[in-house]
Amino acid sequence: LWEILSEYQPRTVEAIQKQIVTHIEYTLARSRFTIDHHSAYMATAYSVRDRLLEYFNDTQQYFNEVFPKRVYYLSIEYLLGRTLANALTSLNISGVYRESLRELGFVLEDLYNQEQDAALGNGGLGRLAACYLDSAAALDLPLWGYGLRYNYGMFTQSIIEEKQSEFPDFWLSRGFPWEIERLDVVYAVNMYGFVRKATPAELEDGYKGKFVWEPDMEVLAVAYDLPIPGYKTNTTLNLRLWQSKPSHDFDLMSFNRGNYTAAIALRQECENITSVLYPDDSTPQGRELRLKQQYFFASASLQDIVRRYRKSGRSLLEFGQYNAIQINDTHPAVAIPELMRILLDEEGLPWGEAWAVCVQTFAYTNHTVLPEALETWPVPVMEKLLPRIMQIIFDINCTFLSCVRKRFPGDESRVERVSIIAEGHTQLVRMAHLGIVGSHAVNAVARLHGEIIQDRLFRDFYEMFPKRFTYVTNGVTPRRWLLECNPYLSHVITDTLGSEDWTKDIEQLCRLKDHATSRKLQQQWLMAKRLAKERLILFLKTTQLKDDPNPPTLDPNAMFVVHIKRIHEYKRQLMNILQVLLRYLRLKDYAELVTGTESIPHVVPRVIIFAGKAAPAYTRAKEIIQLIVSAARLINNDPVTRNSLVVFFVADYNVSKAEILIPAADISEHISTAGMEASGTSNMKFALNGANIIGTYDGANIEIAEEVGKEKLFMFGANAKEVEDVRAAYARGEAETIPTDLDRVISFIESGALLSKEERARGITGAGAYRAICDEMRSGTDYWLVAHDFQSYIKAQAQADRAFANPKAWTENSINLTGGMAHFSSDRSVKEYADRIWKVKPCPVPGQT
Ligand code: 26V
Repeated sequence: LWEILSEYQPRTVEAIQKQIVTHIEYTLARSRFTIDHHSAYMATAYSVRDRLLEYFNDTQQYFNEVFPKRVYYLSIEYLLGRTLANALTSLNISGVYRESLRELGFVLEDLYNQEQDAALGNGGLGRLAACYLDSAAALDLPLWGYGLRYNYGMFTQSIIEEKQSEFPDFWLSRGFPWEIERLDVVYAVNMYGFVRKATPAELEDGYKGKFVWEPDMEVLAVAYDLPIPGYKTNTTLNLRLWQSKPSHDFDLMSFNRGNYTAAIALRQECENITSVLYPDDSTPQGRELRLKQQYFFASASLQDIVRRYRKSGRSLLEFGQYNAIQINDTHPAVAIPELMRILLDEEGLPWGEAWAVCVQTFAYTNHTVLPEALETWPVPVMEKLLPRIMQIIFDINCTFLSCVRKRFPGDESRVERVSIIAEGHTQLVRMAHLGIVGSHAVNAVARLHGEIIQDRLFRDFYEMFPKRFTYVTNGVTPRRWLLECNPYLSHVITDTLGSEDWTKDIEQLCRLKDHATSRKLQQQWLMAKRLAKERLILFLKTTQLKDDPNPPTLDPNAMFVVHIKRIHEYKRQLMNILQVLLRYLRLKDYAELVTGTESIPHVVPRVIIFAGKAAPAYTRAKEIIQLIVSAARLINNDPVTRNSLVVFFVADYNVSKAEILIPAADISEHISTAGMEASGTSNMKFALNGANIIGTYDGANIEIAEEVGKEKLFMFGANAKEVEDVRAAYARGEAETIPTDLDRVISFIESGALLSKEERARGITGAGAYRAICDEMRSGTDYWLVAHDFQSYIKAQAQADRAFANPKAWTENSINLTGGMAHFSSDRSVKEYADRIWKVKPCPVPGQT
């Protein structure tokens, strides 16, 4: 049998071609004579999947034999992007596949572009989860990810009449070849109904718990497994995504019997649970469907984990010695009372022992300090949907608060502050408090963020459990974010270091610094950057500029400045576009002095690129997008400046667009109001690709600056402490006067300069859609300190202009940035979690790689 299987693992070009063609005929039922690009992609993907599955099966079997302590990463989001290139790289077979496809008449890179992104996440948090899976696999850790299989991922963004419009992302429409549907791995999840005491008869009958949850609704969770290949190792991990579906038993329940229409409607309600990813990462609106998603996810995952453990025959009292569960933000925190429910009601453990197991098992990562993003659920909503879970949360809180009272007698205001339940007109469940109380470790995602949660956000908890708190600075996978997305620079690095070992042993990158002054390396480095820019220019010409009758010329020698991330006030895309408008006005001034020339001399030409999505209900963020788009229209159409300044808003930002944009950047913007960005991860991706950073003293920027030397970056603005002081002054009524440069830009907008033809035709004058933005800038107290930081930002931009004018020094610096990024590999982050929080060791699968 094994021989048959090894036959099925083709190594030669011919054998691979045979397998691809077989999939065309027998999996896709297509004629081999009419293969289009998409079916060629699908057949190739199936053939790669076949190979992944063998590693996958071996890995899972090996884990079951060895039974190491395992980790489960619970995340409601995974921003995976595309899979084909990643799988080929991991298996180290891109070359032989490229060759096989070439002979079949296809270019491998063209097939990559056939794949839709899997965008099951909003932004940083979801992409981090994807990077961590990649690293855990590369490090041979016995880890599984759990998530949800949304039918609609992150919405598609279009710019219509200069505004964002959202469209559904039905990412499965052309099939998703990478998953394994497990119709036999199914769990029932209860909802609604009521809780009653178990009767003596039931207890005699073998019921273990004291309480019985009589649900009104039962939803099934079906598993879909996604193999996660480890780079150059046998380990292939699993990402298990749950999809909801109605249960048949439920149709036959008494209240449905005979009511066909009602029964169908209820089935629909079940399917809805995993239908759509919530697209707002700033303001959780206590929607019941979102809570359903969270509990459905937590319950299915916990049932699966407990069942796997029980199969080993070990005692549940040792559960925490064999299982670590990481909660990615509070979204899966309801897993804590769910494990309690299983241990109490289904397994019959006493409260104290069940609680000890929970705390030993769980660890919680906080990803945001924005008060409006901290999740709470109204008690009445939770009581109705999850009566038994609500009861358990009250019991957890009761036990916890009695500890607090014992330690701080008479300090009732402290009790109120730390309570899991916020009192008020409607009581609220504070999910972060539940996460802290129910975990043995609570971590921030960068050092400054760690200080902020200890000193401010969770100060009372830190006083009670100082050892619980820690931070693990985020990281990104160097495979996707350098090796795959930037083949040009990767070649240069491998060539310089003499081997490809840096892709797995990231510390090797440091050796680049020894060569930073080499002329040869500098030239190769510049050439690689140029190629990446050419690739981006081609992308822009075939997308954005396709129908533009008068497109701006894009010069690869220009400085490419990239600002890509979710649109939020705290990320201050507004400050950037205002700075761009100032630059434009100054160019016009200058052009008046030197009239008659085609381009303006002594000016570093810039191509400035923005991209990012705004939550559909976040009005201000949408206004900022509109401001960027209308400013770009004005600037790109001005014949005086268009050779010196070009501005784009790239629509529908996603992982695969990031893979084109990041390698092409000379500079990237990470300019959040200090203290607000927990870490940021694209800052690491850019620097890894040799792009410089214009940034504030926020999140991981601080640690990046420390690692490479802060004089190598363009750091500016108020630090976190100063931001607090400035806000305090504002609160005392001490408004600031608007800086002259900013005043000029705002007056320009207020003059109606950005109004579109249509708006003018409709008689709109003045600031138009930007009225509120202009007023806020003039207030002298804007919460995000755009006005306060404006002057120092302009200075940092000018420094960047001067530095870019010296290509030799610039390139040397760029090499040193890449060489300084070893610390920001997600391999390092995941190792820290494994050693310090999960206490798990690698479990490498034996065999030939
Ligand atoms: C909140 C909500 C609220 C309800 C609806 C859906 C939803 C989705 C996500 C969130 C929380 C977003 C938190 C987040 O993404 N934080 C980012 O995490 C990155 C990884 O740690 C970090 O680099 C960024 O600085 C941080 O903003």
